[in-house]
Amino acid sequence: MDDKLKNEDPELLKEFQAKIDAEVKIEPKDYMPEAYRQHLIRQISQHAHSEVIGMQPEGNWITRCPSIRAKKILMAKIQDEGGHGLYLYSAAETLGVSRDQYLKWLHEGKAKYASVFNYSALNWADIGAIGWLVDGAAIVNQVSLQRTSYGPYSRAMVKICKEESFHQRQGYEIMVHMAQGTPEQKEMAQDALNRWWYPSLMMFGPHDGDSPRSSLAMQWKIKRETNDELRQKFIDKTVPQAEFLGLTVPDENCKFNEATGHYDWTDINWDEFWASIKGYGPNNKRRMKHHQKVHAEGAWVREASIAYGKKKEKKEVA
Ligand code: FAQ
Repeated sequence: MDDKLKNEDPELLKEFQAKIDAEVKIEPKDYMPEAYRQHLIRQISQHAHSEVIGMQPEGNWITRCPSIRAKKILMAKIQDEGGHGLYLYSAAETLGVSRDQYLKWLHEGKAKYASVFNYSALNWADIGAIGWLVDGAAIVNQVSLQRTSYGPYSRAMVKICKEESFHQRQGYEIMVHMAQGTPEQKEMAQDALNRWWYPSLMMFGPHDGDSPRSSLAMQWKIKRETNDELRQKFIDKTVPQAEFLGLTVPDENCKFNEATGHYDWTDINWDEFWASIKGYGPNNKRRMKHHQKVHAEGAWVREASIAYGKKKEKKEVA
């Protein structure tokens, strides 16, 4: 038996696994092994942090959109990401940890967020690449998570996926315009693809053999497909989209393999990945500083909302 389960009641564990195997969702008040709860606390809150930190590279471009139409779409998309963070924090709170605590862990560097958001959005083509590739990778992962075993997480994913597919199209539309534009615009689109390709592949996490969290998460159907399975799905889906744009993924080994039915590809630079998730990526410090600053500036909103709630409660009692 896994060491993390040694304090669990074997009978309850058996019933729990039977429920999971029968595809019955686990709800907040149901019995769950502590390791299941801890995995969800970490994964859902880190997912929420990713959505919110992910607003930063795109938010930087709101004032520099090339048209009012593009600006309206980008604002709506970024707002959606904030909303996704909120659904996910709510889902994570059902596990008995407050949102304040989750944010405290983030600010103390104890909680992670997706490494991809440590890269910079240097120009408008990057906004296209983020929507196409980063949201595209997020969808592949999140479609799978719609079937996760924890009810509140699964339900949040259903709503989020509907919005993410609009985000992916928003990005792809920008890439189509750039790739079919002037030679300089096409070059910008290729350059953005070159810089965002590998960070997007990193979103699926380490190889299965190096993923310590995967084994129990797969057994308990928190994760429905492994990191490598999802990454390959994304590659197989995205390379033809690049070809349609007349762009080339920055990997000379990325070719369709008739024997496997999948695209081959050159492995990720894992040193870069681990450095980024340990806080040494190109923008880690900047992203966190910005989040802390904005969170502190927003304190009055939270205080006002609590004060209003108390006032309303008093009136209702009176
Ligand atoms: N970045 O054993 P595993 C979005 C960590 S939302 C940073 O494989 P697990 C929307 C991992 O946490 C994108 N850290 O772990 C948007 C673990 O750390 P710990 C976010 C990573 O949990 C778009 C350690 O490495 N999506 O993009 C990463 O079984 C555009 C070992 O890894 C989600 O969060 C990484 N890429 O699998 C917004 C999806 N990969 O705490 C704005 C939900 C791994 O043990 C603009 N999460 N780590 O020290 C998941 O599916 C999983 O948590 C994985 C990792 C697949 C990310």
